[in-house]
Amino acid sequence: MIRRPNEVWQASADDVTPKPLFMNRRKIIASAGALGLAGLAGCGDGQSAASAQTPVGNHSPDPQRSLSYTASDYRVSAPLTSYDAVTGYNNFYEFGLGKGDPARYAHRMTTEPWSIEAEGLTERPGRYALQDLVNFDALEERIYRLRCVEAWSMVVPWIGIPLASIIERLQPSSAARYVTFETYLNRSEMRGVRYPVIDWPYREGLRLDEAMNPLAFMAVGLYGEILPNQNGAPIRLVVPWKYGYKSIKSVVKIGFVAEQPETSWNLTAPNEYGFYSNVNPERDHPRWSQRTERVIDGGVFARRDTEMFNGYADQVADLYAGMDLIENH
Ligand SMILES: Nc1nc2c(c(=O)[nH]1)N[C@H]1C(S)=C(S)[C@@H](COP(=O)(O)O)O[C@H]1N2
Ligand SMILES: [Mo]
Repeated sequence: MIRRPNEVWQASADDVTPKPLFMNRRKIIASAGALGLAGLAGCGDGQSAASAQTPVGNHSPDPQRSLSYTASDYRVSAPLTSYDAVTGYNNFYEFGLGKGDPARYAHRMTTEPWSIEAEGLTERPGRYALQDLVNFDALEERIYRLRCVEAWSMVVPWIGIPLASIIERLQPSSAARYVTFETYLNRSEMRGVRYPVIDWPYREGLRLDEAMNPLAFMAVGLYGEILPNQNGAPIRLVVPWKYGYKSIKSVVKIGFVAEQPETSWNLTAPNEYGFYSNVNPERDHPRWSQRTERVIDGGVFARRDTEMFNGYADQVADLYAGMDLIENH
């Protein structure tokens, strides 16, 4: 049985569910029931494949874009954020700084064919076709909350594979202690990169033991379908106990290094964004509090208390034993 996130089965007392979302949640439970998912009642068997036509939340997957996947026990209890908000309210600065810019402009990005280059301290360096790194017959759905550093959050039904499965394929050598990621960069397709808000390409990194944690995930889809470009097609990282910006989109490079790597937000504003970027209500952003978050789609007044490690303390606190998490933010 898979260890579950601690928040999975208990709704937080702060989660006031507006009526339309409650209706939406009933629909999710109804469709999950139709699939015979034991997961909602207790321990999921992970065997039930979702059918392409089954509505996910408020969205019916487009048959042309639908994926097959199994349900998993990784799911938060809160209602899903609507498909329109998940795919229409985005941060993907390569396409502009406005929340609507990625939905408007990311269709210009070429995502096929796609390859990922493995570099650095790996036994298997080289260029891999997406299909060679991701087993599309072994996809699973995970409902994780994305907590943006801007103090808002959404709940997204991601589809993908554990990051650990990719790292195991690439066999980091014994000297490797960190994994690095880089986003695709194409000046003619990405209108936002003419602005030097970030030293492009967008870069991220994790300590190798963080990356191997079972929660760390590489998504190729959401809401039953392949990822829309604005959400980081065709493959993006999802690290649910860290702020959203660690979840780098449209990954073209994965590397292994011995020393703590540079990351885009840390380079841009070192006093605001550290390497770790763990969700932490105790450590305010220098310009605003991180104690609470606005629930996207939850209505004007919907806020919830931000949880340590975004609710995954049981799964990840050990990674930081003995570390000062205010200093190492
Ligand atoms: N390449 C790239 N990845 C990125 C970003 C970005 O600007 N460029 N924004 C990050 C931020 S700040 C957040 S909150 C999430 C948003 O993911 P979503 O749009 O799928 O919700 O993507 C992250 N990944
Ligand atoms: Mo973010």
